Amino acid sequence: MKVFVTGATSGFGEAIAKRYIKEGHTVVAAGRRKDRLEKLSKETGCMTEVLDVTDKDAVFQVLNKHEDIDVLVNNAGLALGLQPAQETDIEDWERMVDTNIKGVMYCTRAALPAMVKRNKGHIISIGSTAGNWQYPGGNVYGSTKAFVQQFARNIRNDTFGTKVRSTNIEPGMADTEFSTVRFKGDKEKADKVYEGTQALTAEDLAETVYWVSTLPEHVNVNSLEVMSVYQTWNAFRIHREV
Ligand code: NDP
Ligand code: 8X3
Repeated sequence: MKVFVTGATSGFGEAIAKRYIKEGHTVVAAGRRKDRLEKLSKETGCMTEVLDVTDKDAVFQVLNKHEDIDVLVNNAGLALGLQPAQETDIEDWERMVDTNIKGVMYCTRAALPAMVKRNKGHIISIGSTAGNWQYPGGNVYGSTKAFVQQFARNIRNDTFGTKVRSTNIEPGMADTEFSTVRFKGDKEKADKVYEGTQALTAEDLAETVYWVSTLPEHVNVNSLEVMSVYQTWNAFRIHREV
């Protein structure tokens, strides 16, 4: 298979790239940090593309070079901040929308025509439990992931009658660079998120993505929520000082 992974310079994306390469598949690793892509390529022999998924023209240009991809993993994404909506930085919200929504839209739109034409292909998007379950400070991040879920499902209707597959993977807490990005480089604050517990690892997620894409070709996993056994839902909060 030929697999195109966005956001392959760290975390899930890097682990996903390595997982496919381990089985001898061809991987195109994409991301903004060129040095990391070069390192990954040296280590694994993968192809690389320096790509910012918010750059619409660049996305179409790059994906047009890879019309033979069998799997597109829409992984690039980020959360910024954990403040209540009324206190957030509007630029953070815009960046999340540009990356998590528009980036996924651009990549999907660019890759789909060739998949439909070849009657073959799988678009796997990385949503989040945050798209299913709201939490304080999740505001726009969770909403972008709810978009990703609906988008992945709607693609299934539009490709109806073809063998093109569409899946939304919804991970819970995972120990990657995600929280360091969310807290804008505050590593101490980021580490606290994973302190004293066992979060999902990037490799756990890579295994899930690999499994979903290697099921028999008539099997479409629509959505799959995956959490560490040490994470569950919480009760409704009730304000009692009324
Ligand atoms: P990381 O921060 O480790 O990785 C994020 C990746 O996204 C990086 O490779 C980064 O690469 C890339 N990226 C960010 N912005 C852009 C952009 N504009 N263009 C291209 N690439 C970009 O976090 P994770 O691996 O955890 O995150 C991967 C995905 O998983 C995200 O969509 C995230 O929302 C989702 N997720 C994460 C969870 C977690 O708890 N960790 C749980 C649920 C979902 P570069 O900076 O080089 O461009
Ligand atoms: C990342 C998981 O719970 O931090 O999508 O939003 S969470």
